[in-house]
Amino acid sequence: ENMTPELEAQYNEKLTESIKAGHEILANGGSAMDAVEASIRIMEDSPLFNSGKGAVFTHDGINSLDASFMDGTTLNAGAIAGVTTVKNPISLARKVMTDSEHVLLSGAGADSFATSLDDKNIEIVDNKYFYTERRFKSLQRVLEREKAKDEKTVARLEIEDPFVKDSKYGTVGCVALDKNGNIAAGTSTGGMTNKKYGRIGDSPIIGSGTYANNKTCGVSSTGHGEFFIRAQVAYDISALMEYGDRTLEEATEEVIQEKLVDLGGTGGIVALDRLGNISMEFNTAGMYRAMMDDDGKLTVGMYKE
Ligand code: SD4
Repeated sequence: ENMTPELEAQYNEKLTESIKAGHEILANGGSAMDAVEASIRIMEDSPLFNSGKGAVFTHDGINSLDASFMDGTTLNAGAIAGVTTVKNPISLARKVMTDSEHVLLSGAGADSFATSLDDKNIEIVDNKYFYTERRFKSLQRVLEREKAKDEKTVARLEIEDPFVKDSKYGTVGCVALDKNGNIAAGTSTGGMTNKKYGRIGDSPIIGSGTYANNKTCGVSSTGHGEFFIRAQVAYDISALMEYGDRTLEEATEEVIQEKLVDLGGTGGIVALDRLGNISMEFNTAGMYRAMMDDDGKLTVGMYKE
């Protein structure tokens, strides 16, 4: 499927709705954490993104979700991996942070933690809720590609690499800075099409997919998770600012355009520092993104300027 102007308009509209919801919370004196959760929930409820409703399929034909959440004020964090029955994984990740003595819960245990909460914000759904034809077809294409081992057949079938195919429509993340100088960050994803053996990506890994520290910045990542874990992308950006005297701009550019590229990793980040500077660095052809400043000035787009 190609990006049509209609589809592009749908993405722009949903991103705008999401960022406006977060901005409104902040404008009314709400917390960065509330803004991040509200923005991400809107994207999770949309079939457009690879998170919540629109999550990609695993090799076994189910949807398995990862998410993480971090508070830059206390460095508290929560995350869940391989959840199959929770409508809004970002809210569950936040609950792991606030309502459990742990940071990262996985699989059936994480699903049962969700049930145990009995919270209206943590809706339990059947795994079938996450079915979308578009993502299911995408899995079928990838399975066909896997079967057709030689390159000629792959080319003839015109089956794109699953990551390249899905990366433009992927993982969702959000970072926010509130009036009290608190930074929060969160990330939510279905992972990668055709993931196997309980594979977990970078999105629920604090320091890779998500990081927030009021002293430096907040970061949320999207991309080929294996590389983001190896490069510790989100924490590395923060560390370069904390110990390496870099600006946010310098740190994100160094990590995404140099360190990650050297490893062969593709993807990008959204990041925001304690002064409100914003960076949305990526080394792919495009990355859907939006930002809004204090005055409510909105920027939304996919490609490089
Ligand atoms: C992962 N980083 O599980 C995620 C995938 C992603 O857009 O970002 N897709 O590796």
